[in-house]
Amino acid sequence: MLDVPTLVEQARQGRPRAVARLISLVEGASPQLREVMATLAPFTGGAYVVGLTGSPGVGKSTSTSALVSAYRRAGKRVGVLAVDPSSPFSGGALLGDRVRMSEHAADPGVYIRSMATRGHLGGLAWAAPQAIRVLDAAGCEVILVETVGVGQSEVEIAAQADTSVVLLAPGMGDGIQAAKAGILEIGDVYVVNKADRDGADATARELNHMLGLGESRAPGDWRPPIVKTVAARGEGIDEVLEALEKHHAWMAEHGVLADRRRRRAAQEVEHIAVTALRERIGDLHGDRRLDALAERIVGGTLDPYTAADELVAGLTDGR
Ligand SMILES: Nc1nc2c(ncn2[C@@H]2O[C@H](COP(=O)(O)OP(=O)(O)O)[C@@H](O)[C@H]2O)c(=O)[nH]1
Ligand SMILES: [Mg+2]
Repeated sequence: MLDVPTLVEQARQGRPRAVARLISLVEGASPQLREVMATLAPFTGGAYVVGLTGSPGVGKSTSTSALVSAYRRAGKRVGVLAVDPSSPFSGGALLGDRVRMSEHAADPGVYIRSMATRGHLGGLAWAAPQAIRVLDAAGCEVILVETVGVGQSEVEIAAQADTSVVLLAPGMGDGIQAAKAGILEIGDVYVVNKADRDGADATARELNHMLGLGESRAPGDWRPPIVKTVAARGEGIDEVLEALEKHHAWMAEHGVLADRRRRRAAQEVEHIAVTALRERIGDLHGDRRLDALAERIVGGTLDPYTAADELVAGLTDGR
């Protein structure tokens, strides 16, 4: 067994190996996670979490790497979490990303980690916030979360961030794809990357139209900016950073930051509770209690809703 308090203390000093061990515990759904999270709790809440989503190849890793450089120039400690909902392993699928991030490998002010979820019950919605908490406690002031893959899981990860950046690129049929994946509803900042290619202006216009950004908003509302970038050359990255800082300040000023974090914490608790409950119910197969309830339903003396209530009450009473 690992000595959790020592490991957490080392992680707080920013020792990369301790941070890596802790994230591995999250990834592997270790039974020691309870102790880890309880020990970390007082040291969390300081990090600003930015999620980057968008179709594969749009330039998320390149933009992330450029943002890391920009934040480093501003003197901030940065954590990067690349989450792959589709892969059972961390590492392999992210090789290209590793190469793109390699310029930061020797910088002690940057912690980069890719993470898969190994298909455990809680899934990503469960794992990502815990890994973010590890980086937060390790002193990362900004945490960039890149989600690999598309679809619902991406939206799920975006929901873990304080600010969501949605990336598009010209000529990828992205507008339609994005709408399908529902990511047009989650962007706080939109980036049209690969602006060195034809069609970037058209993509930005289409996006502007789809988002209804031309419509008037209530004063004080956040109007998601659309920033054009050439991430591969670092162009427009300072503007992205500026947009992030503006959004951060706007959220803090309007109580949105605290709101989002509370809502996220509530969802996380709900997720853990439901997962625990589902595991316990799963353990009941062949159990006498469940059989007895089923018998009564078949016999017409009990309805399934009342039976479910009895089952849940029985489980949570610890009977
Ligand atoms: N032309 C062009 N290519 C880019 C730009 N940004 C990234 N790329 C390239 O697009 C490819 C995919 O980038 P990557 O960051 O891995 O995308 P991800 O899958 O969204 O993480 C790589 O070959 C990058 O070099 C850009 O601004 N312009
Ligand atoms: Mg990538």
